[in-house]
Amino acid sequence: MNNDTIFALSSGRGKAGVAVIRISGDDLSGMAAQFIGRDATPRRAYFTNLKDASGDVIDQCLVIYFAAPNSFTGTDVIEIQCHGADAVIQKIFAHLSSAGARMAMPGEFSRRAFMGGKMDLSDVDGLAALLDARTEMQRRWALRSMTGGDGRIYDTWRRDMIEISAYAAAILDYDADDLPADIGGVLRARTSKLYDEITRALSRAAAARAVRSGVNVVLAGTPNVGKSSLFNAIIGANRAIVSDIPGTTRDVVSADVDIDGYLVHLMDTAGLRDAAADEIEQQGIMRTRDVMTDADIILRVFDAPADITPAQNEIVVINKSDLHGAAPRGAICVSAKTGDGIDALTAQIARRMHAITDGADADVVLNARTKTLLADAAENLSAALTTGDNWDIFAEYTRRAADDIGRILGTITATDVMDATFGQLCLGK
Ligand SMILES: Nc1nc2c(ncn2[C@@H]2O[C@H](COP(=O)(O)OP(=O)(O)OP(=O)(O)O)[C@@H](O)[C@H]2O)c(=O)[nH]1
Ligand SMILES: [Mg+2]
Repeated sequence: MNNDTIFALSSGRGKAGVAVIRISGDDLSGMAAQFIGRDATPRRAYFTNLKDASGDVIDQCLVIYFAAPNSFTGTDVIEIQCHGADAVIQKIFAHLSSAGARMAMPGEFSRRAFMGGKMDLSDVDGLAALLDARTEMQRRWALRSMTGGDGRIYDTWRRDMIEISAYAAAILDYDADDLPADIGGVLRARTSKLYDEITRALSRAAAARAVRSGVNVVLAGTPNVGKSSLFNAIIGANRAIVSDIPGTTRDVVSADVDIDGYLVHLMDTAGLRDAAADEIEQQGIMRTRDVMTDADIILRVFDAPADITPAQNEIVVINKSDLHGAAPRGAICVSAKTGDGIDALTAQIARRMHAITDGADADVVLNARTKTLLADAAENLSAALTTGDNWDIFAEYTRRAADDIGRILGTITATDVMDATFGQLCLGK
């Protein structure tokens, strides 16, 4: 063990009732005793006047001592709960520095937790996602990943691959009589099953992205149909300018809304028409086309019943229902003016998002890092399946696939992977 003593603010910055400062190091029992004025029993909360070196009281604090290995990082940890004022925090930091501790780097606590075997890299990914979570779905997915749900799936895959690779290597070394019957066929079947599971998880990457980063929903249609009015009605605030002059909206106006636990980036756009009034409107229309390309869902807005067949990612919305009769089948009839049908529209958006993310719960939650490594693993498995009776090459490819999964977990690590993983965390985590 060689962990120097580090500290960081684990709670958020800014005025608050309570701030949490965490300290991690190899033996902090002496420091804890000094803080509370007697020997600290681990995991007990002590209410104390925290004093600086000259004996002046810095603040009234709650101090908890965690003895290794029973802490977040696996090292000794002291948690100080002080009043959440900048002056208090700065004074405690200065006191800790003069006692020989240093400020932690971003993600350094989690790096220690990883080194101490408390977390694998997929847990760290989950923690980073949890800290970013803004909606219920994001919270659920991130928590599952952080508490090891994904780690267990990866680990099972990896063990399977290692075993398959070992058996394949054995085919060369042992007589056929000493090996289970049709071992080659069994290994190929197991490899192909793994390949299917992994490609299925990869095909859900878009769903994972939809939950993690949010879904792009774009309001599009000709000028004056009421896109900006609908935008305001859905977000429940008067954000976009509404007027009866066609071509009012020029820029893309966007807002984040929580629809049924999903994060939605809702975008209002310039109305689409061939004869734009001026160059500014023309630029606006180009922007509309750009965001439509990236849209997960397009709300095609009309202001009178229109008989059109929507594309797969489109929902037909007939606005101004207060002015006309029934909408055609399959379209959603709303009035931005009276609020009529807005709930039905958000319910329809929620249904689409359920469809986009459906079944993804059963899989690992992918991010950019894990997705690349998983794709590498799938490629190696697929290569293994084309090696015919070349069992040494088969063994090599399946071993490489196991290594790819090992990199996801951090069992096999490269410094750059570690830096990228812990770098996504903020100070004090
Ligand atoms: N009667 C009625 N009028 C509406 C409704 N929704 C919008 N309007 C009116 O329609 C006109 C155009 O509304 P906007 O929301 O600015 O339309 P837009 O599609 O954003 O128009 P551009 O930005 O020019 O493309 C305004 O006068 C609105 O008050 C509705 O549900 N019923
Ligand atoms: Mg508008």
